[in-house]
Amino acid sequence: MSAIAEKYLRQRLLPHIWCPGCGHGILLGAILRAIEKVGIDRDKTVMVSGIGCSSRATGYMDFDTLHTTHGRALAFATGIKIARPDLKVVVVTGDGDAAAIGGNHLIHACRRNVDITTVCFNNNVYGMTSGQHSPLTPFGHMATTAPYGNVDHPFDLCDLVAAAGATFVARGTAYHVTQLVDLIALALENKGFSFVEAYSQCPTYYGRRNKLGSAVDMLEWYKKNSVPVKAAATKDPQELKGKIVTGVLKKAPREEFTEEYQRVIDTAMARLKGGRS
Ligand SMILES: Cc1ncc(C[n+]2csc(CCOP(=O)(O)OP(=O)(O)O)c2C)c(N)n1
Ligand code: SF4
Repeated sequence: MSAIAEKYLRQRLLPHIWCPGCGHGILLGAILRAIEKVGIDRDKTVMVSGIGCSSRATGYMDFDTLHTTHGRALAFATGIKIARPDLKVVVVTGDGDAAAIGGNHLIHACRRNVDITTVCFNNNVYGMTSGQHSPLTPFGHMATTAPYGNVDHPFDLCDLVAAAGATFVARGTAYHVTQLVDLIALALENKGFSFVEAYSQCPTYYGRRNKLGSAVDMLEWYKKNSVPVKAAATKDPQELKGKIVTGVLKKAPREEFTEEYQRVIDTAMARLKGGRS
């Protein structure tokens, strides 16, 4: 076992529940390496997740953790951050958890620019409940709920959160682990709402149904079909269709929610002390 795993995992809960070849363990490792890189105090960090294979990640992490209800991780995380702005709050979520049932929480957390780092494990399906299509399943792809091909068009989740007001947005994959560690580290350092979309292979329910081969084949696909953001800027949209644009997609700091909220509290308290209601 690696030193990072030994240091940060709850050994008593291992072995984990993920299928052989699942990308979620790679992403969990990337989060832990990013935390180590940034040097965050474990006792001042809270990990929050919703429900799903992805959201199991926080259970294995030896931090203060909160496993919440499906889609609601950001609502709980916002509450924690408002009550204790001194804490680092990290949310682990899935594409279904974040973009479907939790979609409204996501856009408003972005709009408010709450100081939360969110890592969305995007395996393109609902893995835990056996592969229903999610808002990130590509058009035409198979799912248990789309046996003749998905007729919905997926969100570009990074575009969505950037437009909603997230101040740091990045995308990586389980293949590009070193880059992913760096992206999560940058997200952790941003004061405000940071979002990292991380592609994760689900060979069991997405790969098998779409004949994408083994977990290794799926990782190879990420390798061949990813385009760094700088290279993407020189290509036209048609060339980028079906590709994964990776790297930092947005960095635009602005007022952070809990600091503004504290300002309101301070103003109200000063008025009270001054005898005005
Ligand atoms: C309110 C509610 N609705 C539905 C479910 C069932 N459910 C559990 S996990 C899940 C899908 C999770 O998918 P995703 O967020 O993409 O994560 P993955 O399992 O693919 O990692 C669903 C629909 C639930 N637990 N609670
Ligand atoms: S169902 Fe998919 S996402 Fe869930 S553990 Fe298995 S491979 Fe991973």
